[in-house]
Amino acid sequence: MTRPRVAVAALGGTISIAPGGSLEDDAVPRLSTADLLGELGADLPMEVTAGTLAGLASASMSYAKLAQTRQWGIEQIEAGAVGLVVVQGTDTLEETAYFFELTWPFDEPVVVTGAMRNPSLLSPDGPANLLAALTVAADPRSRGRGALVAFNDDVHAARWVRKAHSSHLEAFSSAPAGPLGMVVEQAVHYFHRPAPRPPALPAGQVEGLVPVLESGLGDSGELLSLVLNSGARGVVLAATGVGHVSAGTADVVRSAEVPIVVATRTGAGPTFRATYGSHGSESSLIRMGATMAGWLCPRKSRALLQLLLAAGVPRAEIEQQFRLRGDLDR
Ligand code: DAS
Repeated sequence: MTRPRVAVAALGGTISIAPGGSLEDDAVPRLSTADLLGELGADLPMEVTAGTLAGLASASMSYAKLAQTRQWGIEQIEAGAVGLVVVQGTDTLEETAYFFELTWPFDEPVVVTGAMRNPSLLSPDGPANLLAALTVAADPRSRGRGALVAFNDDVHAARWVRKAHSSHLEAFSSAPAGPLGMVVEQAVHYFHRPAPRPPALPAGQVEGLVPVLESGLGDSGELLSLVLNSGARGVVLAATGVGHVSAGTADVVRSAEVPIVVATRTGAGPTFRATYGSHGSESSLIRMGATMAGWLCPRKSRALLQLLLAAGVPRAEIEQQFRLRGDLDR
């Protein structure tokens, strides 16, 4: 019987620190994809094509590197691979997963993984996470589910997943939606059937400043003003509660000429549209032309806004895209 072929792109991170090395030391050799796969033994139920595309600490990941990885993955799928696994550092893993969720044009899954414990620590989790990611990528039940994260035996949807703990092995959470499934005895179990997905966006060249600014106590709007005056192409406000900012920040939003997206800084739950009416509340920001992020967190909102701006999407369509991808089916 022919084994399904999975492509694996390694980009660096804790999972690929060579034993005895550290990510802070750029001279330390990284483990290649072949090294990582070697730890899994010879009897894998899938064939693997390996590419070592970078050796980065994931805080230094760039859209250019992601675009290159996507292109490599597209070529692998077109040559017959049934899925793509991306191995990288956990710190920006959720952004990578969401980049693929937004731009991946195939039903074949992209599965992102990494590790919390490097290979020189006791019980490193990299090999188990990589095997789980391969299992998920090779399984036909993963088709049509977009970009996934396989970590600590859970399978998460890119839209929901975030790094929610800086050091635990169970560092990733999809609260409040919960994971899509689990890897059990080297098979993936999904809790629900795949849902229809919005069309893929172009993976255009991301340029210019699109910062996330967090609102909070004592926020006068001065920082937003500085950012807008320095030529930002758009701004995501990590707003308080259901999408509220100070009166001072609201004054600046009113005169902004670039898209302002309002997400909640709380870590779970949606922004509102029509409950509060004070200056700086969600309904007042909507009247000023701001776009509400719905259920998308500030980080995912930033990635979506960056890709929409890179695609040259006009402002009215930015609003529609956030409704399409940030709201839930009701
Ligand atoms: N936190 C490390 C990791 O999990 C570093 C990084 O993200 O590259 O891989």
